[in-house]
Amino acid sequence: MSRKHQTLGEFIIENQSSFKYTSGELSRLINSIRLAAKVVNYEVNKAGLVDVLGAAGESNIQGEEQQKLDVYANEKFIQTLVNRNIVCGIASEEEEDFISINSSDKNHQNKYVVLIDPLDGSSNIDVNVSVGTIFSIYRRVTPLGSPVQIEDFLQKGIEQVAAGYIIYGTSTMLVYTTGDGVNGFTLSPAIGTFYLSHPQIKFPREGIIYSVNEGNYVHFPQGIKNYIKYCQMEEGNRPYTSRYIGSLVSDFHRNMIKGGIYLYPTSTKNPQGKLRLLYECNPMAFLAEQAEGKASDGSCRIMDILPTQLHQRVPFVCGSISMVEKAESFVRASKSS
Ligand code: AHM
Ligand code: MG
Repeated sequence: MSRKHQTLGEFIIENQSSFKYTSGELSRLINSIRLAAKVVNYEVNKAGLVDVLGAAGESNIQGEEQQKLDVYANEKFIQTLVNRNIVCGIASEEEEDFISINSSDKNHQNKYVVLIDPLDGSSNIDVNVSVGTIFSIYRRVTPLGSPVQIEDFLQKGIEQVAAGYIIYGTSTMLVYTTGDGVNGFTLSPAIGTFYLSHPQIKFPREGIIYSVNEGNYVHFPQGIKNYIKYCQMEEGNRPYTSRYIGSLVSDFHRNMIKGGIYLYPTSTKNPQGKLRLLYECNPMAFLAEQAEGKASDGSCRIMDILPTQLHQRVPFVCGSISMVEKAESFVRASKSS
């Protein structure tokens, strides 16, 4: 079938048989994420408008109390997944603990857990800059029909069965992988449907963009400092261009399309790094590898790290394979000197 004008719904059905486990449950789960994405997109898009219309009181145009959008996004994703009875557990950046969904019911056969960052980069909302939602999906490791346990969530990234993000940008896109490449779908706002717009996205091997919060430069480890100086040095295709939105989804998305590297290293301010392993770095690492890019903590593959905590932080270096390998070589060199 021609993929032109294919909708996300059609794509999910067509590709269902290529999933490792073909009960249709994963397809229904991705469909639920698609629905929640549309609801959150609607709210994010009118963020400025609600401020204007709601300025006199505390309620929005529907008469509901105004909420912070990251709290709203969290509620919408959780509500959709719970209402559709599609997962047995959810962990979210906005929730201290994981949520168990009817999983102690012996008849409860849902086998997937979802980890989400409902609205990443949310400090950008007030200034009309792109934000995103990140999700990561695993099969539970504990028996069906028993309550989900922390070990269902603390799995290595290599165990992910699907991962993706929604970017609420100049257009809204849903980009995801089930381990068979990365596909991007753009929302037609008039019709309310996602269409396949970016089939089989690949990171260029090389790029000329580096993305890092250079305000933290003096606090970075020496290897990272040396790599940043290398990016700025005049030689060959360098100096590279610096582009940093401060919204992981947006920085990643741009770099995946144009070629580039994103770095959030450790620093004296953030000794473990800032980004969260389970619902920020692992899903992005899965996407990066599926798009022929690379993701590491500066030395080790992100998806090989065995998590010990739900909200664990890690340093993150991700992007075009040659650039990530170059950055790793600077980290190695500074450790051995
Ligand atoms: P958040 O989950 O609190 O929004 O933080 C994650 C965000 C990433 O999207 C972004 O890349 C990074 O934090 C920016 O951090 P900084 O402002 O320190 O550069
Ligand atoms: Mg976040």
